[in-house]
Amino acid sequence: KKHTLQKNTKIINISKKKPQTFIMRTDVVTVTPWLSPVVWEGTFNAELLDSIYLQKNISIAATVFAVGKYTMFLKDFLLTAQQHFFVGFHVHMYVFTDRPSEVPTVPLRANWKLFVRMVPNSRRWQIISARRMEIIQTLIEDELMNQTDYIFCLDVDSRFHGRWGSESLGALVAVIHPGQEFTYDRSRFPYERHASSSAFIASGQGDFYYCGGAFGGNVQEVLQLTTTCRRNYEADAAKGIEAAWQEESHLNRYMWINKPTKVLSPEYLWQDFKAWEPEIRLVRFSGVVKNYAAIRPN
Ligand code: UD2
Repeated sequence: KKHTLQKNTKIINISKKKPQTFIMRTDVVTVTPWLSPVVWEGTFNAELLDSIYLQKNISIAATVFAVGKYTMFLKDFLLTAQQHFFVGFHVHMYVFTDRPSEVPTVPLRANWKLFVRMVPNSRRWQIISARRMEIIQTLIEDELMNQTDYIFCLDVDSRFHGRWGSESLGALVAVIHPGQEFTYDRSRFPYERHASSSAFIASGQGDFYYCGGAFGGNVQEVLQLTTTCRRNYEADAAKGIEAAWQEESHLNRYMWINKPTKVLSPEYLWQDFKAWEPEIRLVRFSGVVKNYAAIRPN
């Protein structure tokens, strides 16, 4: 039977090179055991991916929280995001803060919108960090569902250094933590180890250690993730339990059970105080060095 193209199909023929059949990267894992891609520099064609996703006219929401003194990180975060984060796409950036007057005015690219939303402060940084799940859940339910395609949730004490674009899109997207994966066996990962917590992962279980500072996916999947992590965090709190790394522990448990459909390498959240490992060809987004004692409420 002869296969014919649909009348209006556009053939995307940007790439001058044939896709490689055998070798892309040999020094890193580029696919998980459950067959999700692991994204590293050198494994994708950015121009080709952009041409596919630009045709779909998608929109991307991003959330960033700047509570208390963390507003000091907003300027660099927003300025560098303009240079590197989904350039050419519709981006809606949601800034959650208790100090709206400290949100800097930065010139926005075409197709960018910035929304500033009030959130309460808290006596404990752990609660500020963990409560993000609840607030993102509410944002999706009230505003983003059926309006926005994808969402990424990012730590504010960070800067972009390189492209973060359409290669990162997927239904459920997690980022491998830069601090754990290069050195530790999973028995040493800082998962929540108490069976009484709903974030529990036993020794010998778990896949990667993912970071709480960056995750995303389509709005439906991220709604599931945030709803579950919030529910589990609150169920623990009712029993007087707080997981080892707050919502990051709950996120790790969620991602272990609901495997991410795309995994981003630590290029997508490095830490400025760490030297680059040989496998890191490009740092795209990185946590700045901060003085915890000076900026946290406690
Ligand atoms: C790690 C995670 C973070 C979170 C935390 C555990 C990375 C790189 N970071 O970072 O995402 O999972 O462990 O709870 O994976 N914030 C404020 N004001 C505050 C305190 C926090 O706005 O006073 C917000 C801010 O957006 C910040 C985020 O919460 O980026 C996480 O807090 P953090 O950066 O102090 O946590 P950290 O470095 O331990």
